[in-house]
Amino acid sequence: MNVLTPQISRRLDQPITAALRALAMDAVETARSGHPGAPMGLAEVAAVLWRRYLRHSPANPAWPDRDRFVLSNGHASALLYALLHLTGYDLPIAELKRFRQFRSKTPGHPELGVTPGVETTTGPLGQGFANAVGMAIAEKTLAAQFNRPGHTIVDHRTFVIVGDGCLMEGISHEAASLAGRLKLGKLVALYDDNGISIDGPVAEWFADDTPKRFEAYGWHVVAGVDGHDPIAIDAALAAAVAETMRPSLVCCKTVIGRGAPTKQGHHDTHGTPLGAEEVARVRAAINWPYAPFEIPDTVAEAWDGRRQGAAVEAEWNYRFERYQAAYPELASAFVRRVRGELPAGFAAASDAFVTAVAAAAATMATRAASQNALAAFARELPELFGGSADLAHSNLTTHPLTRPITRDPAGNSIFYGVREFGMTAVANGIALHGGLLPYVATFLVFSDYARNAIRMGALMRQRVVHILTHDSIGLGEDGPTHQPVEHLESLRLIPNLDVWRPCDAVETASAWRNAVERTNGPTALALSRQALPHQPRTREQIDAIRRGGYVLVEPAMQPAAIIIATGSEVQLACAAALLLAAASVHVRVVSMPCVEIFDAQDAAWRHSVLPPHLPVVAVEAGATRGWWRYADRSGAVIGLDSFGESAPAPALFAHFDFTRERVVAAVLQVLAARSESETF
Ligand SMILES: Cc1ncc(C[n+]2csc(CCOP(=O)(O)OP(=O)(O)O)c2C)c(N)n1
Ligand SMILES: [Mg+2]
Repeated sequence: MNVLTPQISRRLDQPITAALRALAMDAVETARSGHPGAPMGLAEVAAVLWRRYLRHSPANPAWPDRDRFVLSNGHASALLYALLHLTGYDLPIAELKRFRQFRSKTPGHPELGVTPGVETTTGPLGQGFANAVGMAIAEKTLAAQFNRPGHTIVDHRTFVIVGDGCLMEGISHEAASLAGRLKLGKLVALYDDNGISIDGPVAEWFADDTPKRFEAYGWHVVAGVDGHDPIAIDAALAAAVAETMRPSLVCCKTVIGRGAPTKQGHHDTHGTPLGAEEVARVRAAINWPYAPFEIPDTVAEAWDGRRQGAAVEAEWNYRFERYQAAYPELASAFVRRVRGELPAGFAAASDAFVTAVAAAAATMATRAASQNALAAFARELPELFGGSADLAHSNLTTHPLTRPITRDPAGNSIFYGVREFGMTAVANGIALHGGLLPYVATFLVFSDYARNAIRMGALMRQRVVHILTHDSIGLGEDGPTHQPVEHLESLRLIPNLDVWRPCDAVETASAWRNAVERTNGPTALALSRQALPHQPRTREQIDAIRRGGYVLVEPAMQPAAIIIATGSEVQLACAAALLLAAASVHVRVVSMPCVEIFDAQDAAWRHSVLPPHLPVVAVEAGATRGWWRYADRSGAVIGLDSFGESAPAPALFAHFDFTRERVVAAVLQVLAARSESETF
């Protein structure tokens, strides 16, 4: 506990909390934009948590054993910036003065990688909470994997503040239910129960009995805490951290905008600056006579957590040195995994695997090829950690080394249950924590359920592998509810997400390798339910898969046109090329398993694969829109822009005319149109 902590006082004008209120209020006022209500209402809760419970090292935000803190109600960012500044992170007061301004370190909502000490990007309500659950899962699993008797090197808590909005969101149910089942005893959530959200008092639309709700999930609940009484908050937090078998929820009754004499308790304080008059009234009410952004030395000293942080970190370093001496291999694995590095032998092992898959030349579903890749990589990567949203036997996410953490705490897999959004945000939290490489799985069509978490992972540049099987009408009988149509294109719209749709086992193995080696973002693997034929390739072609798009079949003569295809439609393209060759029409087949990676290649590669003068016909059993970029006005796109139907896959491919004859006709039509326009 913080030895510098003065006696806890119940007074509103306690300078420790007044400093938080004033900084948050003044930052919002200066920006003329932002959310003063939640930061002011949470001042006591945050002060007690950060000064008495949070074990962190402001000088080293990357210290692996720090407690994690997540502000799930990200609109209260001014509170987090005030906390980071006051406790001694590298966030000078000048940055608080630039709150919400272009390229400041104090963006509108907390953003990972922008502000030292921000553990996750929050703003989409509820997801920070699920991230925190992921962090706590990572901590618990890593503790079981690495700690040894007398040597505890993973031992920290995860604290998360949630608001009414977070708890109204469905994802809070998914994440809380999972956290309760997993008995995440080191997870502590604090609920900012202020009875207000943007539209007004929540009683009219949110009247859950939240304590009972969380008790039903198996949480330890401390209910009815006066969130403006530091002594009550302290007692509640003491009870929360003493509970180690269940996650804890501390329900703090607060007043939004507390300290603003005429505005507190009103929903106007949620997202509107208080205005000069009210700000002056607050200064009087909280006994804060200082200029905006001025912090008196005594208050600054009382808040400064650097010395204590350095001490807890040094103590951990000492423990880690002893661990290193006793378990040198485990210690170096820990360091490697926390850094997110792959083992030295991984490149060679994955090369050998891809080569072996090519030699096997097997016809199989790409979901099955993915399972093989997972099994092979899991042998090399103990950090691989994942599971499916109750579709493990369809997504094929288990492998011989699979050990669920519910049966072995040091395991490497998890039953996520039917919780796609929660699962994906949890996986982001696991990736953010570090030390594990998460993968998640569901049907491609249900990526919509997970979508905003996929997006947040891409925004945060987190390495998460999304296994999305049953990737087209090729799934067959389950019908249009289960047949993705727009999903590939829609996922491709998310910046910094690599979307792979491999055409056979070799491309699948390569895609997995890319996903694992990628350090700056997530990867989606769209995989077939149905078997796909092996495509023969030279060594150069195998290597070229990693460029996202490459020439799979080159005709004997100069090509007159190009067919681009992905996944299950590559076989169609190859069959069409054969038919055309028989008619002396020479076409090149380009396999484009990952559009994003192909687009990122240099112009020389892109032009060598797709020479600009050749017309293009693109084939994919999904929305056509994106392919026009390659097909251009002179080409054609064969796809699917309507919903599917319920029938066996072969009947559907025939009905929607995914046939080699149609591809042949499209090529001939494109060539005819071109020669006509050349005659003019
Ligand atoms: C997923 C999502 N939906 C909507 C919003 C917009 N929004 C931001 S804050 C908020 C109300 C949140 O209420 P509460 O958590 O009680 O915050 P308070 O007003 O108490 O600060 C809404 C709807 C959002 N940020 N994220
Ligand atoms: Mg609220």
